[in-house]
Amino acid sequence: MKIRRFTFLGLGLPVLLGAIALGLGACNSPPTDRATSDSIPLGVALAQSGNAALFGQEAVQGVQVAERWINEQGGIDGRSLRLALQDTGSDEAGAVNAFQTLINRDRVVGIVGPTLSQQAFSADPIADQAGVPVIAPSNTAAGIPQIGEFISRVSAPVAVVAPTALAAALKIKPDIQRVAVFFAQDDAFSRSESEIFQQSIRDLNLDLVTVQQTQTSDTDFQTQINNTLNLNPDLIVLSTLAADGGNLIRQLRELGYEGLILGGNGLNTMNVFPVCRRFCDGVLVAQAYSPAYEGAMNVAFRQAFEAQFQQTPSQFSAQAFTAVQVFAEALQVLARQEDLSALPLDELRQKLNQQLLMGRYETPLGELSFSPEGEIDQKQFYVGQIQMDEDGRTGRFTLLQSTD
Ligand code: 1QQ
Repeated sequence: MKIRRFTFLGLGLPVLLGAIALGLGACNSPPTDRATSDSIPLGVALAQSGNAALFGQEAVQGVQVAERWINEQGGIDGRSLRLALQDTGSDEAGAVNAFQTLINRDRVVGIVGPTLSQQAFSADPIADQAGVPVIAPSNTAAGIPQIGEFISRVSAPVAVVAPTALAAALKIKPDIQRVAVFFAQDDAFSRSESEIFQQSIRDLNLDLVTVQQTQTSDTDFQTQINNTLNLNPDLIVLSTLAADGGNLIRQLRELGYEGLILGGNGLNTMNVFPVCRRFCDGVLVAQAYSPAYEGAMNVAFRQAFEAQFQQTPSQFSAQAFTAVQVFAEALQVLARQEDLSALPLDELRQKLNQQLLMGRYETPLGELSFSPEGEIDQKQFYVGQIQMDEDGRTGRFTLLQSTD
């Protein structure tokens, strides 16, 4: 597992390498029970390797833009916000390790992460027990904020987002009657999202003709697809992660399915395009973010993101930016009340958790706040449709519907 620290303070490579060689992580101050006086360390635990890196890489871009943006605005009462990044990999053990390192070695004030709900159910209890606030940037399964009082999220739960997409599919094709569902049974998010989809299908009096189970590591879906196509569905709904979902879509089309496909949050990344290529064209995806949202904070975020990465931000980038923004704004409020460097770290973590839950934030996702439990209250949701370019590798989500 690699440790990367990206400050924008212009550290030279030799310093960086020297610090890594000493096992300290770059420019890490020696452990103290106070936040260091010139910067405040915020942990970021995201998947940079393994199958969830397709999401995690977009999220890291979001936190990088946030760190720069916040420090350009003056940081936290004159001190800079310094992100400590740990690669969680894509499994539970990696997330647990990353959390432990950030909590005990880097002595962060809070953590943005992990990438998958599947990881969160293992890693979050560790932060909760240590009294370290966690904001999940992309955990959408039911039950995440309920893990503990220190756990909240800026990623709207599947229960809120998924039904919107089903309604959009029916609007496009009102005669849909026979619906098939696929889900990755070894992933907490995929199971949770599929339950919601299946309930919504029944609530709409549609026929749920089959429920097929897959694994996130699967690359061949021929058996499940053949079973499904024999039943003549007019809509197929997928709850998977990105690589498995992308391959599944490609094989559905290769095996002759021509009807509508609706994907869940696992297909919300542009990194899925090179996997499913032109076969992704037309797939519907429910989204908790739209780059087209005209709120001032989103306009600023979009500009900063495009300047830094020459591409349009997608949902995982916007959510990760938002998680850092919430931490930073809560810290700014606390810093106006007292000298944060004089607070013992455990007290600062506790106060930060209380403060962030109380706030109201103007973010790229729109205005948001939290329930006392840490569940996000978000107003706007969207349905995007994948539109692939001629090259069959790049594409975009075009906005089909918004709740604005
Ligand atoms: C979760 C998700 C994934 C699809 C995105 C990272 O929503 O694991 O909760």
